[in-house]
Formats: sequence, structure tokens, C-alpha cells
Amino acid sequence: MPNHVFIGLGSNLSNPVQQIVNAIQDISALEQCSLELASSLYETPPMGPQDQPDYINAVVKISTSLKPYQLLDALQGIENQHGRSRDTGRWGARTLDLDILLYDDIVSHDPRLTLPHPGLASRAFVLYPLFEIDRQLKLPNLATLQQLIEELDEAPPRIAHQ
Ligand code: ROI
Repeated sequence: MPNHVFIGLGSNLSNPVQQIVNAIQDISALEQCSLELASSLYETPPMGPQDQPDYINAVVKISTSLKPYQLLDALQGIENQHGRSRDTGRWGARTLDLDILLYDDIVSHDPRLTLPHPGLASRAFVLYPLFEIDRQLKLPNLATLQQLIEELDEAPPRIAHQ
């Protein structure tokens, strides 16, 4: 399984801790995917509209022989199994959101799959869990994680106790 991929997980509806624990299990059970690392679960204030519950966020690293779009389809299948509704809008509450953050060092501007993920560099709820699992991570076209975290000027999110 030659390709290394980082996936961001987020949930703020229907028992978010359980959603994330189950989603990590579902990702490890995907064909041609093997789970390498999983971060802690973080409790994070909502970015965007504030009239929604706090989120649970995490990041996992997998190795896979699925191509980027095959993996994207598989992850959207997991979101759908978790009852993800797409009508709360782009910034609304959700049972499960799975984002491909990095796929090897691919840089892509395709609207269906932009890589690295366009929110990666500016979101504390992504950068801190990523940094937890890979302190040496080099981002294509971007600064180091350490630099991005310093630029955030935001305290680390709290780790959720399960
Ligand atoms: N805010 C946080 N803290 N975590 C998320 O995963 C998240 N996802 C989203 C928006 C609505 C942008 N806000 C978020 O899609």
C-alpha cells in the first residue's frame, strides 16, 4: 500500500465522540486501506456560524492503494452511512465530515478534490491533531506545521476524554 494519506474527521451531532470512534473503525475496515496512526479526539469551538454545538475533531494517517477519487468515494460512503445530510449547507452542523487533507505530496486544484485541503493551513482543529501524529510532516507548497501553528496564534484545542 504505497500511498500515505492524512484524513481529517469532524462531527458535532448525534454523539460526536461515538461518531468519530466509529468512523476511525470504518476507515480501518476499508479495502486496500490500513490505519497507521490516529490522533487524540479534540473538542473544538465551531468555526463559522456559532449557533451550533462544539465539534469533536481528529486526524488519522492511512496507507492505501486506492487512488484519490476511489478513496474520496469510499469516504463519502462512510459519511452517508453515518446519516450525513448535505442540506445543512456548507457551514452547518454535521454528523460526520471526512476530508482528505493530504495525499502523498499531490498538489491538485480540482474543485472536487483540492490538495492539500484548502482549509488545512488555517484551521487549529486540523493543524494540532496533525502535529500530534507527525511532527516532521512536510506539506507540499506550504510551510512546516510548526510555522503554521505559530501563525494561528490560537491556543491548542482541548483533548476530549472518552
Ligand atoms: N468547526 C470545527 N471546530 N470543526 C469542524 O470540523 C468544522 N467543520 C466545518 C465548519 C462548519 C467549517 N466548522 C468546523 O465544516
